[in-house]
Amino acid sequence: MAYAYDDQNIFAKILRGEIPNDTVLETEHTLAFRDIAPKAPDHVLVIPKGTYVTLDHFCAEASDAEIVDFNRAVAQVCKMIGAEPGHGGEGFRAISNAGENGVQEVPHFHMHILAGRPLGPMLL
Ligand code: DGP
Repeated sequence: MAYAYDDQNIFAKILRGEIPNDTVLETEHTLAFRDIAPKAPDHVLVIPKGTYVTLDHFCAEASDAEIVDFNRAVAQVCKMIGAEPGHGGEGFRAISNAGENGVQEVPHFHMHILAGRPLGPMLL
């Protein structure tokens, strides 16, 4: 079944400028902004501007330019918040929840970047 994108989701509204956000980075194809309910001192959501529902949808259907832009934005955000382990930062966790079992709340693909404290083991 093809992915159906709901253009009334919160991140679609943020992308249209209908809801304010605390932008960290904006590029041609990508927006990064702070999570409204942060789970760590730094909790940034990185989203493509294109209408993709989940990570697999994005990876399957986005253009090469969108995919490269997104991944470079993730790297840039890690740099901006000082979390890059290879450059003296103390590291981060990147998570993308997808679908029902992934407990995805907002149906617009997003990557959570969490940093700024020890995050503990992944609890599954
Ligand atoms: P997920 O469960 O992976 O779909 O996480 C969605 C995240 O989006 C959750 O951590 C809270 C965040 N969020 C929900 N509504 C808003 C909003 O209006 N603004 C911002 N900045 N974040 C939001």
